[in-house]
Amino acid sequence: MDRTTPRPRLITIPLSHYCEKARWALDCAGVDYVEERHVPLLHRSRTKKVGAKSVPVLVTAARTYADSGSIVRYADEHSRTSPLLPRNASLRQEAVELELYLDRELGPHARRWAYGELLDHASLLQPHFTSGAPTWERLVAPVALMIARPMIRSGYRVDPDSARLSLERVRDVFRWIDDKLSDDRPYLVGEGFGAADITFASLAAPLLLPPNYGGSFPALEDVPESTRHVVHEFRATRPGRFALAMYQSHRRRAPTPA
Ligand SMILES: N[C@@H](CCC(=O)N[C@@H](CS)C(=O)NCC(=O)O)C(=O)O
Repeated sequence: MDRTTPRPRLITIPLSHYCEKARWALDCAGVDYVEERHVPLLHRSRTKKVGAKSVPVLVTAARTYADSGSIVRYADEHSRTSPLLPRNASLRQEAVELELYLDRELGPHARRWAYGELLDHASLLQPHFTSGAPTWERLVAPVALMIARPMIRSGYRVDPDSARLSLERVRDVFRWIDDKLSDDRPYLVGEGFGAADITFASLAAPLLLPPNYGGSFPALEDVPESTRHVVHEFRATRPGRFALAMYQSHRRRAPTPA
């Protein structure tokens, strides 16, 4: 990339695990990008400007990538390190299918369970909703979040019953991943670390609260006892240990944007 080409911009909200998936893929591929973090709700004016709605969004000189899957593919194509997707066609297909399954079955249910546990703890979540956002957004965050909280609750259908059902769905996913890992494979697909591992570890992060999460999460010791109990349960499973090991050995912590 020459000096006149602007660096790709990754638009995020700090808590989001889909944003973490995209950020981790870009970091892992050694892509030179700049992250723009926004307070939930206030992100909408930024995503709307580039024709998108949800985050993550990657804006490059050539085009806009409006979901985590297409950003992972961008990272793979522009990788300055090893590829994120296997070059072997059938392994590549397996990795893509696993990613789609986790996007559908793990991401939304892990999020709903976590919001069910923590959304009412406004002062606990506020720093993680605002970390790295522009100063003016942090100043108006208390009001923005007062409006955003009921929108999150209704948009993601967060209530005690659905949160309980989502927890069961997540346990099913963990059982499925456990079965895959039962042959002691080092990575979910193929011989090397890649997109499938990034997708599983980042979308499982709300259940595991990994210490070196690239976005912003409360620490394990700060969440309520009942939440901590479930996190301990997931951390102790084979998939939980696997995801934490991926964080430990493959996640260089991205610097929080100024
Ligand atoms: N399938 C999308 C899901 C992204 C998504 O659900 N993003 C949430 C944050 S975790 C979001 O932007 N919510 C706010 C909104 O939709 O405006 C992807 O993979 O990028």
